[in-house]
Amino acid sequence: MTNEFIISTAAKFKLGGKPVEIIPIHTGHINRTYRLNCTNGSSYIFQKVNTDIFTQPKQLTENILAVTEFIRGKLSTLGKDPDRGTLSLMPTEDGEHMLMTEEGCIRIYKAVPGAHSVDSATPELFENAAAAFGRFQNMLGDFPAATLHESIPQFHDTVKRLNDFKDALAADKMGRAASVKAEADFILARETLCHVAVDALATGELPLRVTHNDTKLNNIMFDDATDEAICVIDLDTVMPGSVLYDFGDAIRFGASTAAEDEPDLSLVECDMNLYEHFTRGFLSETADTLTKRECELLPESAMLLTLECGMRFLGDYLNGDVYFSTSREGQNLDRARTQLKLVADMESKLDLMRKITAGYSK
Ligand code: ADP
Ligand code: GN1
Ligand code: MG
Repeated sequence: MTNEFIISTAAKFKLGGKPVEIIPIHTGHINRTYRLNCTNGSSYIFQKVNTDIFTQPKQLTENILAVTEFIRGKLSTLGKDPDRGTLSLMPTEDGEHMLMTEEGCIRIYKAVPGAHSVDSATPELFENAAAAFGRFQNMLGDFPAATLHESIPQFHDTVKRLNDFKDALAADKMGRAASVKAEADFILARETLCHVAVDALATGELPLRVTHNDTKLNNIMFDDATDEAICVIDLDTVMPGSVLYDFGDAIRFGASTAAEDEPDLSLVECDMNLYEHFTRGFLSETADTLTKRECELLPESAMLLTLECGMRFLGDYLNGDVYFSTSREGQNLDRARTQLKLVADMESKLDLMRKITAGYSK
């Protein structure tokens, strides 16, 4: 996207000013994102939605509007500023909240003022993030789930994800399967784990809730001055799901001692201090509403979501890097390897994770 395109497209939205600075943001793996600093001092987030992945952008926009309006209502009741506590989609001149252009689907959010995202955190910051994800879960506790569109069907259906992985392995489009045999065997040996949440949801042993489903640390904004976690962002995958998805995915990313694409696996493990801080923060907000079974399965959920992400990264590597954005050759393979290393590490620490979790559960 050229700056000219961004400026002319931004002019079709009701913004307070014109962009004077356009800064690309590279933290997400899915959408194309820019920060626009405007003449009137306001900042916006200009995003090209990845419509290969989110194939129904109108429905996606309806979801985000409905969820953010709902959260705004809750924040106002609590006397909190909705513009800092949730996303605000900007309207176009035609009163829509997205615009189809020759470059694809464009939307603009207000930039959350005085806040930033991070890719790794101190234990204290991670605990703040956990509490914010917990509050997010609570605020959506009475959201009418049936009104939500499923933006990516079967997003966390790990049994389906395993089948997709097996298909990618069999197709071997890029001729890469032989070189990742050890990683593939590791995944294929964990079929039982893939069933943990899916089967329990199907029998009703686990309740269906409205969940975020992508609780990566960089999907939360922290106050520049206080480091408080103030706003959960990246609401594209808010759908009915299990609380295990939100807990597990947050641990997967935020409790790792290394970056998601770290090539040196000796640096990668799941830090039990970070695990404990996240668990404490999350359960400080949710322990009263979670069922006993949900709490019991939180440690397994960290393994499950990490395995799921590992097979998604490896599947994408086998498919030719078509889903997750990459900035270098072999990045999806490195990402897959860190996830599998984390799974192995969590397996060896499962008893400790269970003990820690039980200490904060009701
Ligand atoms: P992706 O789906 O590609 O992950 P995100 O919606 O998470 O895209 O946005 C990518 C990054 O852009 C975030 O990690 C955050 O740093 C920044 N960002 C997104 N929305 C906002 C916002 N409303 N205010 C400030 N920063 C934002
Ligand atoms: C993607 O959009 P982003 O970067 O926050 C992905 C998640 C993965 C994550 C791995 C819609 O999240 O499911 O866990 O990458 N989002 C989608 O880092 O597929
Ligand atoms: Mg994101």
